[in-house]
Amino acid sequence: MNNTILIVDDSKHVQRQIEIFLKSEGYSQLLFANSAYEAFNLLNLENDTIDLILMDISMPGIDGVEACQKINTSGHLKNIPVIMITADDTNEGLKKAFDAGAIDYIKKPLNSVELIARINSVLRLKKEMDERAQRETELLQLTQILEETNAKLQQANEMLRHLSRTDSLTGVANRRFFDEILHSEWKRSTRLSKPISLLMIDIDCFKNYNDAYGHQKGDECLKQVANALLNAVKRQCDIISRYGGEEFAALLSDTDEKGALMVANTMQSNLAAMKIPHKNSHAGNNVTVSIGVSSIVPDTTSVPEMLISTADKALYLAKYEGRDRIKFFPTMKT
Ligand code: GH3
Ligand code: MG
Ligand code: MG
Repeated sequence: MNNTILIVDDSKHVQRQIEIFLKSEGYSQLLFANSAYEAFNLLNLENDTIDLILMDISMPGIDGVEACQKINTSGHLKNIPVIMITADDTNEGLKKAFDAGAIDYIKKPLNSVELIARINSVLRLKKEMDERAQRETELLQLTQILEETNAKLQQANEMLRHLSRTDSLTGVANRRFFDEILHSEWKRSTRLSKPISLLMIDIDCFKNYNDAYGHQKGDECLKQVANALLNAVKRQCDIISRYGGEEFAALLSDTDEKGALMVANTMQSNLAAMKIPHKNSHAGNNVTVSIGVSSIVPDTTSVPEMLISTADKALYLAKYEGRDRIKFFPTMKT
């Protein structure tokens, strides 16, 4: 058997006797200590390999009860079971041994059958406890791995959700997400009878810009315009999206004509401050935008498409009148 047993007894005679009993049962890995002190030295060196301690209760110096207490209260040793060997089998003596943390006791004079039976049963118990502790550790590790995987999955999902809503060139919302938000905000505004405004923003003479500076510069310009627009809105629920090509849409909840025109003006002045040169524009020397604005307090008779088409008409008028300007039409209810 490959269990290691430590025998702690100040009597060489008892050590010898136990050795004979155990070896005849196949327990060959035995360690001996003449005192608790010696036992601690061995335990410090070999605590990983010792499966069981047989401890004499009465020894000079540190006695068995005190030694057992120490073992039982020390973190790295407390899982090693201790069987007390005692000549004192009065209730008081046994209580002391069990209070100190002994798992069992054997009376002197030693009886081979009893000794082996008790050792076998304690070792069986120890094995079961070790296996259970091992399973618990494995379960804990598995739980940790699962938690980590779950956190990573959530992160990945979050990232995917963000990507699926974002225009990859400019980083603003994409058209799909805009449509989603338009419908949900429309419902909310209808329920609360609050105004909602839409800005359709189109870069002026952008075809000429691409022709003059190349497509890559054109892409850079789109990013800059997107930033100018983003910097004009402050509220969490305001959404800027790339509506298509060089056209953006801004949806402003709980915002009326006055507020919407203020945002549109800020967008234009943000862009003007960037001074992005555009030598072939009909609207000036720098990149500009035209903005069509519309507002409505929606009710159950109106639909979001009415707001879009009115803002589009306002944008068309802004272009028609010479670009680089803002036009407003209220959305009429039918
Ligand atoms: P207007 O002032 O009337 O709006 O004139 P415009 O030239 O801006 O409008 P038009 O609709 O004639 O042309 C839009 C141009 O926008 C054509 C296309 O090359 C450019 N464009 C659309 N999407 C992108 C893009 O993702 N990157 C670049 N670089 N250019 C784009
Ligand atoms: Mg344009
Ligand atoms: Mg356009």
